[in-house]
Amino acid sequence: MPQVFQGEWSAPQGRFAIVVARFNDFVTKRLLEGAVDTLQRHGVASEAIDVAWVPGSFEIPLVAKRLADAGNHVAVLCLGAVIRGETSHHDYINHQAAAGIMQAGQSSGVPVLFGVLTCDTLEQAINRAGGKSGNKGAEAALAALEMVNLLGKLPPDSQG
Ligand code: INI
Repeated sequence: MPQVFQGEWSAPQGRFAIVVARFNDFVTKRLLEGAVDTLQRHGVASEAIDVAWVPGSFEIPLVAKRLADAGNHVAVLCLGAVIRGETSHHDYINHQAAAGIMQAGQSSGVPVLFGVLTCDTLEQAINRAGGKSGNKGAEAALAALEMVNLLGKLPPDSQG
């Protein structure tokens, strides 16, 4: 019989970490609120949610990897807001943040979620931080719950 593996949005045992960038904090504070609120609504205790602030999205991967490698958290949510300026600076930040966040998850085996907005305009960012296009922090929280529960059902990886 084929097996279907799915993770629910219920609260697992264990602590969650959120790494959030201070750059554009009027947006990232809203992402953080969305993430914390969603975790709590699904049964995660506020005492089980740790938050680490970093200067900007470029610094997220280093801290996410440290937290994921330490093994004290079942998932690490990464929140930031990169908004296109007049230079290509944002491109470098976007790509490095995305690659580093993925790498932190793959090397640690702990789900590391990408909740970094990559927008052309401030309006787009605000829309995605609790405005008309939802809240990407909340989406990252749901993805974290799903991944933790899914991984709990899968066989352990070959690294043990
Ligand atoms: N950091 C962001 O999180 N979002 C941005 O839009 C942004 N821009 O546009 O410059 C940004 N820059 C800071 C960067 O993440 C680092 O903190 C900085 O380069 C120091 O390493």
